Amino acid sequence: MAYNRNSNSEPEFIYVLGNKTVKTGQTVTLSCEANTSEVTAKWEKAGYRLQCVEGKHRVHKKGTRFSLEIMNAKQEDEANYTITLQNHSGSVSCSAMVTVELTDWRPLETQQEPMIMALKNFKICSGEVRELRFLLHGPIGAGKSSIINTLKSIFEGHQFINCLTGSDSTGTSFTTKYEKFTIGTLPFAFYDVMGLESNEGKQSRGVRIDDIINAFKGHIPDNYKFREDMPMIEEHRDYITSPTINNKIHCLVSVIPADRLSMMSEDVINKMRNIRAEASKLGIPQLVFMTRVDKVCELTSENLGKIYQSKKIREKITMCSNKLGVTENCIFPVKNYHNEIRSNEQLNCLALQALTQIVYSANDYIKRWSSRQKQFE
Ligand SMILES: Nc1nc2c(ncn2[C@@H]2O[C@H](COP(=O)(O)OP(=O)(O)OP(=O)(O)O)[C@@H](O)[C@H]2O)c(=O)[nH]1
Ligand SMILES: [Mg+2]
Repeated sequence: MAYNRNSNSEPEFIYVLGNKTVKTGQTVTLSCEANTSEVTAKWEKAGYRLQCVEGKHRVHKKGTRFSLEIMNAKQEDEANYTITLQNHSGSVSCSAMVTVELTDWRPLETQQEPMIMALKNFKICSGEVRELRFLLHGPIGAGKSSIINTLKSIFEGHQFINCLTGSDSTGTSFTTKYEKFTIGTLPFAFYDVMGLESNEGKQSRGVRIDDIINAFKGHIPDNYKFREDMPMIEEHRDYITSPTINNKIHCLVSVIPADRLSMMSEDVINKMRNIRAEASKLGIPQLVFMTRVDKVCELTSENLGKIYQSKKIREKITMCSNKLGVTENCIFPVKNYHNEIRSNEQLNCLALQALTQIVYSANDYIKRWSSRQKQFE
């Protein structure tokens, strides 16, 4: 809202226009009241005289009240609207913002219990496979460890804030081991690999691509400490020479921080693309978790239930899809627990939707593996 006066005897407002939010397709009315009806009113949209369109705009003046009705709200109606009242002595104007909410561009689950039950009752399609194994990869500080914390909070019933995560400000990666994390008694294993870093500078930093490929293929044992200067080699005493399906990775989860997407270096993006290409060669399904969504969108930060109405989140998903070369429907926005002290059902629902997707994708991979095994029997 802005309110400004030009001379001493000009008209005055009794109340001014207020900012409005409207859902797509609905009608919104902006109204104000002046101290006199002896004025002419001029409406502007984004600084230009409003071109009234039949069936879209309706301008009213009733005594001292002035209003503008905008019908069947569309994206292009989102703007700052200004009314200027003028009489022989001068003029006065005020403005307000009309925000048009998108209708949900993806269905949002609002109840966690059915998803929790489905995951608790989930059975892997092959008896030979003990657990579905997921590898989380992404830039340092992307929120890989936080995702595990968030899922643990949901299934283990208490908050795991900061028990695995690094600090927001550190420049180097915090996680260095090929450590397995489980969630309650679910048959899922998560491997949170040390963040990918840029090759700029003297030596390669962060987890090596050849080690990630070794992990995909099942050559890396639990608790192996990654070395930045050297990959795992066959001669290493802990190298798993004949891996079974239970040593391999069944789904790759790329973790991308929404707020740092545009600042990610070409080098890290190329590394991620290369890793994805290697996973594709091995037939490993791949999905993306887009974290830190609260950092890029106020609407989402205030009400996570509106995430699928957010234009900013949608833009970030499109950007992420272009940068990584993944289709948009494989990208799941999530918010992790980081400073919350209470459980939040909406936050849990987003994480559960994302978890459900990776579980089904990994299970499909096992199904394909299992049918290939049968062919050779
Ligand atoms: N606001 C917000 N902060 C988050 C979110 N997810 C993670 N963070 C914060 O981001 C920082 C980095 O998160 P981590 O989970 O340690 O990231 P990481 O990918 O495991 O990092 P490395 O192990 O160092 O590669 C921590 O301070 C988290 O609290 C989120 O969804 N929203
Ligand atoms: Mg970590």
